[in-house]
Amino acid sequence: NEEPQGFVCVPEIRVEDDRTGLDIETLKRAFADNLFYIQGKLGSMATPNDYYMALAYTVRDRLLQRWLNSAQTYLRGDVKVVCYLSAEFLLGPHLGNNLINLGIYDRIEQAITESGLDLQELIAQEEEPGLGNGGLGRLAACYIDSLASLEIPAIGYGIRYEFGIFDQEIQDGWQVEITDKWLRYGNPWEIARPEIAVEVKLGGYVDHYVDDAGNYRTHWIPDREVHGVPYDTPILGYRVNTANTLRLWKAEAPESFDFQAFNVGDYYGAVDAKISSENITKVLYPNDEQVQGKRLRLEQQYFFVSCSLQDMIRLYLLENPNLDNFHETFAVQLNDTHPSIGVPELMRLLVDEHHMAWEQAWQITTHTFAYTNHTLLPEALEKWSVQLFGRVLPRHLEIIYEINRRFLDMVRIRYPDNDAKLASLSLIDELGKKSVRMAHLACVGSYAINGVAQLHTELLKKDVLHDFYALWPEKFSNKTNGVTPRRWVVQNNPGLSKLISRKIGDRWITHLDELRKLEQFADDPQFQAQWQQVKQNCKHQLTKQIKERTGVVVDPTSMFDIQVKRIHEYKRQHLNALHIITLYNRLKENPDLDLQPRTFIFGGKAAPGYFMAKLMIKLITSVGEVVNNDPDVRDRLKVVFLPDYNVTNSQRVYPAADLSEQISTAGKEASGTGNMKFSLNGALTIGTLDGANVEIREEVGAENFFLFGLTTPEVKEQKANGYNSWDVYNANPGLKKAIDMISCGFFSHGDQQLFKPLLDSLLYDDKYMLFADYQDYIDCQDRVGDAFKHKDAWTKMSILNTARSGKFSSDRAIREYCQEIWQVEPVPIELQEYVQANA
Ligand code: GP0
Repeated sequence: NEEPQGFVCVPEIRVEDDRTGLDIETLKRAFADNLFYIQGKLGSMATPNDYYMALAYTVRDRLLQRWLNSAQTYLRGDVKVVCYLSAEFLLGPHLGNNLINLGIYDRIEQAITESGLDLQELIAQEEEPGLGNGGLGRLAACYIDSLASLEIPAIGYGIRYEFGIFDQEIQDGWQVEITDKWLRYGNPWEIARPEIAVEVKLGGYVDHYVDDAGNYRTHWIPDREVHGVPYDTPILGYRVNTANTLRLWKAEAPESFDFQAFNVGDYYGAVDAKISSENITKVLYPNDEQVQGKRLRLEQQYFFVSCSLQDMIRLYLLENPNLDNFHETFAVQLNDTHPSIGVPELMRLLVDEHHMAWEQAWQITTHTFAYTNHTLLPEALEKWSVQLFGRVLPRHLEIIYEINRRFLDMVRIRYPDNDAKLASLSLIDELGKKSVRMAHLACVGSYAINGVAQLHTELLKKDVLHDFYALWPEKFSNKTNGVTPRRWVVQNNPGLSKLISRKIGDRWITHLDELRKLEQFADDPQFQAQWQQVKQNCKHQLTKQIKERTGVVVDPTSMFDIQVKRIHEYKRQHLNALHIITLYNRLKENPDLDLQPRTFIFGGKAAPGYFMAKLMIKLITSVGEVVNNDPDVRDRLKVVFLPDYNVTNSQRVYPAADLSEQISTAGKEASGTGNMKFSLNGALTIGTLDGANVEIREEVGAENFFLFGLTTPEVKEQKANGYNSWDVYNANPGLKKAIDMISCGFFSHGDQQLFKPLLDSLLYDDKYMLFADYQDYIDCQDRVGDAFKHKDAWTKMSILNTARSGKFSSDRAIREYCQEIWQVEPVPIELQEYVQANA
């Protein structure tokens, strides 16, 4: 038997190697090589996508050594690894970002240009992995960038949805959803690892018995098993050698299914089983902040969490004899409650599969998990009916009951004879249809609980999680969100980045607080002129895109007033629409009015089943149709709904904004992260005292922020005092006129029924207090309009917004998580001399 012995698996990498070299000639040669040998194309036959793929592989080759060295290093026994569990990672395209983080953007640009091609066009070929809905998924993406950039050992664990968030088209003013086929042309950034696939059980029943040695044992007999196959993507840090792993799980049918135990000889049955297994990771649920309670969604959550925990255990047992100190090697962060099934799953793995005693397993579990809450909206808090839960995860339901029994025993000691306390803290909601409260499960199973902005954390402690705060105040802390300056400034706003770096050097890219050094130039006329020039260029580019994508011609010197985010009643895009109508009416009454020209830009997706949100889109496009085509307006107002708002499209938007709309009802938006991207790119905010707006205003200064609206306590108070939107409507002529116009069909070709559901909800309920905030909003917008007329004063405010937004770097947020929650340290990654020398 001639087995090859001692195969050397580490390739000898030389400076001039085509797969590592970073000089222009090598890059060009590698690009041509990949076009030929991977895409199988000669230049004459190649499509833009072929060129993109050839370039992507050229870049990926240059990540591999960093990636493998990082992975090797993390296996060392003394390294603590952060595992970020998230049902969503809204990454955005990789290519541009990797070029920046590798530090070869300019060289690649030159190499591609010398090859007779256009780098921008190749970058535009990439289909973004839209594996998330909005803020929560994008936060996960910013955090894995920061973890790598800070050289923190980390793994992102999630789901490889075959179809990510739908693409949005606007037809006749309505949203139409198109399936997102992001994998259509292949994904050059991922590597499948079928050799470390894991098995996940579902359904069935549980058997309890006593084994021969007299031990009490549990056997879960599932009625289905699926295979979890990991697909790994390298996440490279900025100008460091750390390349962490994003490990996304795909569900497949297990081999054993085909003709064995479950389906003996039943070929069609086996095929059905295969299809139903693969359904689990087929599609992302496109709901943001509203839960649907679908069985498949629970299966998705359990599937990826079980795969991930089994993977951690496998890695851990490579280096350790048992699981006793598991929690010292892994810090597992739960991004919202979506992965909170991890608490009973880790218990099951430790107790049932590794035969650990319950008490020890509980110690380990509650020293492993930490939980981030992202919302106060009751409709977004996950609950699973006990009945459904028991059908999908019978063993986990038992474990949850046992966790609850022990937990409530403790509560009884703390609050004797207090049934109300027991009911309000219990993991099981006993009212109506019995259900499992996932936030309670996460709180009980975690050693740390955090909100995502100061105000949000305070409200968690005061309201939503008040009883848990009373029990365990030491578990609670705030971690204000942040965004990565690599994607949200360097990549999306190269003009601004270069201007900043010319003035203060480029350390701000990793130490965003250094932007403060720009303060000293805020009054400098020459710097102001350069600043305005950059903003103007960005507005020109967006103007071009608006023309191409919507056909609307806008004036790039008008004020760009932008609201981009998921469409939701609490985010109040319709309040913005009421302002537009109000300005329109003023112009109609007085066509010679000296009105600051504005372009209102909206973007965002509505959940496909959220009727009111879809109607809000129709309202915006309908108002746009009237305003944009009315000659009396003389182009002083334009309304644009940018279709298919996603990471790629958003990167053109933030740099071009003059005004950022952050107008949610106070107490409803947990944090917001778009608000940070705008301010960082020099837009001024018009906003309520909600989420991180509070902190943005604190940082940039009240004089550089347009504040309006009720505060959280005032909202509460007005509601308690019988707030009646009908009265407000009757007492405010401007508001009445705007509403009446919508109602009488002015924006809907005479159709008086179209917007009725939306108007009724405002007139007879107004849950989100639009009418209460209307006048203050209009007055504040008037101040904005006046301020914009004074170019230099505005520019100064813009510069100060950027200069004082350093706090909102995800690097700052991640440093806080590392020090205050995870107890992890950076681990620099070594790279052999010869590769480094070449960089
Ligand atoms: C919160 F609960 N968020 C949820 C959810 O289901 N989806 C989601 O995107 C968002 C919040 O709305 C946020 O305020 C927050 O900043 C973000 O999570 C990240 O913490 C919107 O930006």
